[in-house]
Amino acid sequence: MPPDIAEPVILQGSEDSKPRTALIGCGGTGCNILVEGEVNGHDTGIAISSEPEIMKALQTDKILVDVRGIEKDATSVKRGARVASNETEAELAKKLDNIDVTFILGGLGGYTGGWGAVLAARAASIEKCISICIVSEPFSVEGGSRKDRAKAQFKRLMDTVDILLVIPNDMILAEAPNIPINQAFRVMNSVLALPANLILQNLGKDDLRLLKKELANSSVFAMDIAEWDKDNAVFAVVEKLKKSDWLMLEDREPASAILFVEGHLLYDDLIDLGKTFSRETGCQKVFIAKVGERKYELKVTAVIGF
Ligand SMILES: Nc1nc2c(ncn2[C@@H]2O[C@H](COP(=O)(O)OP(=O)(O)OP(=O)(O)O)[C@@H](O)[C@H]2O)c(=O)[nH]1
Ligand SMILES: [Mg+2]
Repeated sequence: MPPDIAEPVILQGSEDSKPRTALIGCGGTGCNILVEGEVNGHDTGIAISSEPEIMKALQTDKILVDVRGIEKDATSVKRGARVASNETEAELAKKLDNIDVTFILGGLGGYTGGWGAVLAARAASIEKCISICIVSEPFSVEGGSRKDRAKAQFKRLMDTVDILLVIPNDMILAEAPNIPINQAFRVMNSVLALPANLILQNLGKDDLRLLKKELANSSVFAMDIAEWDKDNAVFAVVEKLKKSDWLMLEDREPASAILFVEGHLLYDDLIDLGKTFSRETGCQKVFIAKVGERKYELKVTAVIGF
């Protein structure tokens, strides 16, 4: 029997209802993203770091923390506690007053990045902001203890944030195996910034409220991009997403999908794209945001929930 095909939802955009947004950059990765100005369109920027040197280069709000202290704070919070359990959480929560959506960016596996993200997520939940956390997973070659710490941080984030998007650093090495490490970090910074920029520039408050509600069953998200510049672009792009090593849709059925679409597609074509994706992957909740006209015939950035 063919799978049920879900009716896709076209997101409305931010014309009437722009949310108030904060970007919290955590640790080396998160602060570098802030320094490089990779993300645009947020109202407030906040940096969490243990390195005074990095903080000097930043024009945003800053919270200087102690490396060991932040781990202790992040791991000693009781699940579900509704008030701030430590100074950093309280300070962050104060800065998130009046914010609708908080983006939390960093690299898992270290201290200030991963644990800072956990405290930022807690502060967002105390303030009842929608939280969107975009983090990298360490390179496989970085080894065991980083991987274990990344896992522990991931678990805490999964319990706390609304949308947790994890992007493996290995993705960059798979695309460009000989890239020097500093360049790989830079590329990763813009990969991590991409979904934040797409959401900031293309979704409104109502869209985000809808996504928070509808995506509540997805515990983790993955991302990949597919492009096609010849005929049958809709089908070709869906096929590419289906075969993506980073989405692994051949081994697991996605619960939800946000497809950010750049291309010359009219309303009916967008619906066709959503239905094709649903039919081919079994995904029962598909949201579509049109983010630009035709640079390529069709380019889709897919954020997929499991
Ligand atoms: N994209 C990106 N990744 C980085 C950068 N620096 C380190 N990483 C990666 O992110 C992980 C966490 O490192 P940081 O972002 O520096 O986080 P941190 O909490 O400050 O960690 P430590 O420096 O180890 O204390 C590392 O294991 C690397 O895989 C960076 O500037 N950009
Ligand atoms: Mg670092």
